[in-house]
Amino acid sequence: MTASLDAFLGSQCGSDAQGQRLADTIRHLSAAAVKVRNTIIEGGTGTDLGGKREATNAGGDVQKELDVLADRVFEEAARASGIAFFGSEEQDAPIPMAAEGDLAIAIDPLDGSSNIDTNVSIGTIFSILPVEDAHRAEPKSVFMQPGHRQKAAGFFIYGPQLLLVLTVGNGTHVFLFSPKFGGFVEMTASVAIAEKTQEFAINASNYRHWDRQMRSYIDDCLAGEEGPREKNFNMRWIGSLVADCYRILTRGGVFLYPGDQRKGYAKGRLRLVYEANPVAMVVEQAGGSATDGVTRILDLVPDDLHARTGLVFGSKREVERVGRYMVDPSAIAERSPLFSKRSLFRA
Ligand code: AFP
Repeated sequence: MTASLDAFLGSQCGSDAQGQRLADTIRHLSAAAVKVRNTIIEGGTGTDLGGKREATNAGGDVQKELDVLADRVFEEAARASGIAFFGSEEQDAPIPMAAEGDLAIAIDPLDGSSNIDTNVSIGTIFSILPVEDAHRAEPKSVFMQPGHRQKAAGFFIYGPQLLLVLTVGNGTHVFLFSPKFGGFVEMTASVAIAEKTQEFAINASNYRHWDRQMRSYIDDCLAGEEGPREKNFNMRWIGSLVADCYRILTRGGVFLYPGDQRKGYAKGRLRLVYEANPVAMVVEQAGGSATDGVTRILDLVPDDLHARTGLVFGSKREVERVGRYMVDPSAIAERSPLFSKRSLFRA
């Protein structure tokens, strides 16, 4: 008997009142994702889904029709769930909802929207945080909690399949939307990311903007078995965080979006609260790691709902190695001339 999302939520979210509200919230988010999926596969509501509006969001990103439609659908789902505060990439400030609510949602309603016109997988990324009385006086503060306080996190992928990748703090699970079944069914009971990898994901066109340490790390991957890594690497870059993350969950790898020297990219492109934090919880619960290059993502304290951060995540051993490069590449033994393949010390 295939386990359904509903049965999973009933057994994994706890029987207390907040646990039941958490389960109900995820049910509402899942129903909203099916609405977005139906809009995408039916070619939208007569509008050009990828069409640019004249508006931009809080981060200055151009809003696409589907960005705004998805935001509305998920805002309605949050309101129906009794959520206290809704923080969205598409809206400048958090929206207060149920005055007595004890959960908040931070969300990127439609991530990867530059791919809408190219039929590449896109997604919705969400983070569910606890709300305490101290937060009610200052709504912004609820989204300045470090990511290790998340009660649940995950993302929907609108691709060949509609998938939900979810953690409620007890492993990472994958659910498939099955029109035949009429809901989400569990596809992977507990994801485990390979500790080591030979595959990296980075937008290599930004090479000249990276700092020396990041260039050294990528140079050594590109040097392959002739270089300090002594193995060949493959590269993938989809440009859609949910798609790159799901590939890494399924076959290992390391994703890197560092801060760089471009204007506005000192802290990278990705958002801490509604992109890096939920991805980090999903990845850690699958046995992987997620940092800003050096520091654990889930320990970072956001200074704003729309704060950006560098992001490195995936196979645990590789993320640790990136951290050593960020501190001091020359301290890495294999890179020292004394230990290079051509040295006297290596057969
Ligand atoms: P869009 O939502 O603007 O398409 O950005 C997608 C994204 O936030 C994330 O999904 C990708 O990993 C990353 O940006 C790609 O960034 P580059 O376009 O700079 O490679």
